[in-house]
Amino acid sequence: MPIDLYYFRVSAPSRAILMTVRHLQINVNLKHIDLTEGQQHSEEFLKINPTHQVPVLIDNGFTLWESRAIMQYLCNEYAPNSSLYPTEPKARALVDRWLNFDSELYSTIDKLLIDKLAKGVEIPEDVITNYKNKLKVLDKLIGVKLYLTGDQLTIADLSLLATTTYIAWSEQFDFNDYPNYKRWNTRLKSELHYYEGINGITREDRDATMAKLKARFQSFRMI
Ligand SMILES: N[C@@H](CCC(=O)N[C@@H](CS)C(=O)NCC(=O)O)C(=O)O
Repeated sequence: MPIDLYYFRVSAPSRAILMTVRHLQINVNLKHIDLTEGQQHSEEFLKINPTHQVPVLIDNGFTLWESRAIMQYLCNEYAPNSSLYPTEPKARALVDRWLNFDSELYSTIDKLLIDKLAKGVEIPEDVITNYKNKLKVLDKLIGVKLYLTGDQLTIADLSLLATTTYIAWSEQFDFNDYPNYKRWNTRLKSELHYYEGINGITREDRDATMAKLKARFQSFRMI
């Protein structure tokens, strides 16, 4: 029975899963959910994920949402010996810590991006300063390491890599201020042969998506 992956091409957490399945060479049946059309609110989709979010994975009747949990599951179920998610408890704990760190970073940047690009809200200076401070910490944490937890690529790198696309799209931050982060990001983009195919969303695509989302938000406000 095939594994179904519900995703939206522009969504960062969806792309984190796409990179994981590509890396582990797991076959999935892709089901595109167009968030700009509000397809995540259909009765059928809400039965799958009441939080109306992508990505969602359905593996032989087992339904799982939350991208980081999906990445962990895919490694546990289909690639238990992969260095993407090490089994040694301390090594695994460090990956889990990064995944949690990334989750927090993601939720702030997601809101910032939607507010700015899809709702047309001016981002308050203190919110930007706060995020800049988070990026400074991130930069320090990466330090001179090749990958987030050391010398092996893990799902934490893939998750953060997807998050970084939103950080870039927000156009609020100069990556030169975060040299370790910039080096890590630049290296991974060229090292992972599937990076561009999955994450290479053109500016036109992105702007068109944001414009459609903006129209949706505006029509809701008029109700
Ligand atoms: N914590 C979730 C976040 C997922 C998320 O933010 N999904 C967004 C797209 S990037 C979504 O589906 N939004 C539609 C909605 O909330 O209605 C994860 O990592 O899977």
